[in-house]
Amino acid sequence: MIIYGSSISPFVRKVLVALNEKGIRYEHGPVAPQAEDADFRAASPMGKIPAIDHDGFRLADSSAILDYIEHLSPQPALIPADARGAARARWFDKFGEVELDRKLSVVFTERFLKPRLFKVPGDEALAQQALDTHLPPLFDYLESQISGPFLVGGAFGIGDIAVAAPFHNLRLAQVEVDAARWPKLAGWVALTLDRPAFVTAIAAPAW
Ligand SMILES: N[C@@H](CCC(=O)N[C@@H](CS)C(=O)NCC(=O)O)C(=O)O
Repeated sequence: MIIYGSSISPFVRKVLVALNEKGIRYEHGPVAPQAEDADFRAASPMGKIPAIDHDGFRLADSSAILDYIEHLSPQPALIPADARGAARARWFDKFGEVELDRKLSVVFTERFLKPRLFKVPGDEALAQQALDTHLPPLFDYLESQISGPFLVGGAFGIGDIAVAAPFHNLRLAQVEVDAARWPKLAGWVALTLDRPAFVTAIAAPAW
């Protein structure tokens, strides 16, 4: 299986972590979003990362790819078998993208991508507004949902992958979750990003 996309993307990271957890071998092509690479564009109609090519089966979107991987290699299960567990896991998968990453990526863009990668100044007011106003309600919600090492049921799964993945980008922006204000969230983020599957995905080439 070929995985297209820079490991700096939380969505690419989700796929790499799932493959690492399941012990599936893959080849990684760390392309940037909208790259002209013809093989990548054949797999990703909108030019977004990640995308995969598995023996000619091409697919984009991290959630769709995680579903594919789960069917391909069901063990260890990353999606609970029961209706409520599966539904909550998908809720957190969506929450990770639509709520969390959408706000968190403002901090990542203004404090990391612009100054470090694009060599232009970031908008510090935007980053601070996200940290002061937009992210705290999401962190409050996550703090209320954490009662053990995993977000859903008794096992690590796609909920943990999708919610933890963007937090590494917060670290790249030199921001840590305030452990005095959100102790459970800070502990869960540290524990999850320390899993070997995350450590390997984070170390994968960005370009
Ligand atoms: N729903 C998609 C989102 C993927 C996505 O937005 N990736 C970003 C990079 S982090 C991208 O490729 N953006 C380029 C664009 O929107 O043109 C997924 O889960 O894979």
